[in-house]
Amino acid sequence: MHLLTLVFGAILVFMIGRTQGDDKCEVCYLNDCCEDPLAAGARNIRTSDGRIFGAYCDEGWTYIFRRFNGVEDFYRTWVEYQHGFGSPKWKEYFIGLDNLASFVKGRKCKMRIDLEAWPPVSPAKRFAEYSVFSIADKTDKYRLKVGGYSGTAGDSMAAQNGQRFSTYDQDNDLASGNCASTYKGAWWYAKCHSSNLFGWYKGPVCPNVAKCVTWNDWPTTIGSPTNYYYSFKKASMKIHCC
Ligand SMILES: [Ca+2]
Repeated sequence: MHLLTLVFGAILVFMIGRTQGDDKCEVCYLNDCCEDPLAAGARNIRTSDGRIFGAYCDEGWTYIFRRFNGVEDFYRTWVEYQHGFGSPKWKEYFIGLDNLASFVKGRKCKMRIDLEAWPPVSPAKRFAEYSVFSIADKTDKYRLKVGGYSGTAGDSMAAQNGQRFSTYDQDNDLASGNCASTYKGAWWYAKCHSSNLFGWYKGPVCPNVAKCVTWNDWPTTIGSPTNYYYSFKKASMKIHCC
């Protein structure tokens, strides 16, 4: 009986400790999700230059965006992309370009894109990982630096390396037209793209060439007639800077 009381007491103390720990982290900030690699879900981030925002964390990775059901509209303005949108807690979201630029500033980060195709594509899940990833701040229109590909999904970011970010209301691409409005997205467009992960969420058939959640370098042909006519079921981008 005495032993039971002791055991029960120990469990209670452990649970209270956990609850207090969880409460504490409702109001505390991480500099990076990798500070708490066991945490999964939305966390408060505060960067070294004082920006505060929410981000989705999983296994130490900080998510830049998540798309998995098409509920969130990604065809948005420059200002919306600067600030971010959606909800890191429950929903699809984008972290915000100003937050991202602050987060990666002066740090060495790797970046990983995870893609999931619709059934019956098998394997449905593939990834692209980059040992080099950074973006500039707004003065250089969030110019992308990406390289050092490894993975299984093919490299559809190479064509976007070195490009500035564009939205339908701010054209910073290399094409004579506006890639963001032509391809119904927002991205580091060149002239225009091999990937368009902020394009239309349709699936799996993209009704118009390259306007959907596109990743053209998927190693098998899953779109008809080409992968520019395929739209992925799930896509995410995450970074690890520790
Ligand atoms: Ca243009």
